[in-house]
Amino acid sequence: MKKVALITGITGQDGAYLAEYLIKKGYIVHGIKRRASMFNTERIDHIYQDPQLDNRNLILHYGDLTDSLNLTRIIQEVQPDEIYNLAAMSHVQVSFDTPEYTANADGVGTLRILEAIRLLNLVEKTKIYQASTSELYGLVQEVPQTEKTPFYPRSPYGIAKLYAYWITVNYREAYKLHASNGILFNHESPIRGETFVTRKITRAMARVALGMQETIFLGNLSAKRDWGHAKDYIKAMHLILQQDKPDDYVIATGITTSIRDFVIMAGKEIGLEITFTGKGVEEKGYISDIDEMIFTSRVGLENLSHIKDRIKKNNSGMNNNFTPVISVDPSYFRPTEVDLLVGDASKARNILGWKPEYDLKALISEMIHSDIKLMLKDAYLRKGGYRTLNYFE
Ligand code: NDP
Ligand code: GDR
Repeated sequence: MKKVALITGITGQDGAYLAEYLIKKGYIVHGIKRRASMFNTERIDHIYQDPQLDNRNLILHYGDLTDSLNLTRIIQEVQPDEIYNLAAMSHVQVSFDTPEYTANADGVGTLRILEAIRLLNLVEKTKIYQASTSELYGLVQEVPQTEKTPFYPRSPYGIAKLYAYWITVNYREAYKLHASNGILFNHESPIRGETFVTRKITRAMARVALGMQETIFLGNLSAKRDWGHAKDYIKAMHLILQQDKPDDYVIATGITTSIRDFVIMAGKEIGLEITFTGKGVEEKGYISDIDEMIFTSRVGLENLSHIKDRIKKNNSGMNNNFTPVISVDPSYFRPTEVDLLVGDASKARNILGWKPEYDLKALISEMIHSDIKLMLKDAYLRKGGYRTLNYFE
């Protein structure tokens, strides 16, 4: 008998990687996707199967974490062995603008799933993974953070996820559900949402290299994050549900890096040296040098001259009169910031046997090369006269 998994948030970064991973392991994967006015399945199109096919191993259901009746019906129909609750309004800054919705989807949404398992008498059968987060630590009380570090969330998102964390623990203790939290630190990939800082940087840096954009506007450059690759982290999710006992685990690399250093590393990956100058909102980054061999092999010879011109201008600029590649826009500052996150994943290493394969350099390399390809495709289409797909032209 094939195992059956249900993934909420299957159209997101982690959902897509996890679905692919579980299908390769022989699972039948069901996913919940939201109805949208346009296609929103780009990340899973490569594994999509038409409903007319027999013996599908990927089946999608319309649904929403804010709709208990819908969730309960889907869980009853699917009778899953494993549920991965990955759906969430996952953007920390946006949660300050949509706090009530975030509480409903990210907090109460988890309760709806747990309660459905209980009401449907699936407690013995169905294991559940809850996508908890390092945002629970917020204003960190200890460095590095472990499963025992007290929580101090700093955003409506973090606080909604705090409820979800504890309700998962409570259902485990009260009803003996196999319910576990993965406390995952930031994890990224070439399919990371475009408004999270890493992808925003790699995407924009690719555009800068190709001469399609001059400046990238960012918020707090000094915040530090422990970044891993989503491909490594979804493996931990699966391992957590294969344990005899449910439990909570920190999943992290143990290395923390500032946004500023991420920018420098992303530049280096394509042969650009980025230097920062100034402080606070006046801080700027500029391209100060180029490794022509690296740039030519990774971006292309045809783009070399515009970068060299830019460097020449920057270096001859009087009074720092250069075109910045990085500039600070305070509108990206958060009302309450999480300054530093770094996790200690010893428990996961010892009990699950989990350790990441990617380091930050390899992650950045994969992201920026994928974004260069994407932007080259865009540039090619523009050159051919296909500027945008405009239905009104
Ligand atoms: P994404 O933002 O890429 O994906 C979120 C998914 O949730 C999407 O499929 C989205 O659908 C779906 N979704 C959002 N709201 C609802 C709703 N009300 N009902 C049903 N589905 C909904 O997130 P990630 O893949 O990066 O993260 C997965 C989970 O892990 C999230 O819960 C996130 O909070 C958590 N997490 C992520 C970390 C990270 O660094 N990536 C770290 C720690 C935790 P749609 O495509 O339609 O928008
Ligand atoms: P985070 O990720 O808030 O950690 O949440 P994000 O990439 O949005 O921010 C990381 C840090 O970068 C700073 N920053 C910027 N952030 C964004 N988005 N855009 C900018 O222009 C910018 N400039 C600086 C932020 O202030 C912050 O300090 C992610 C999400 O995936 C959550 O769902 C998940 O729970 C946590 O990671 C762990």
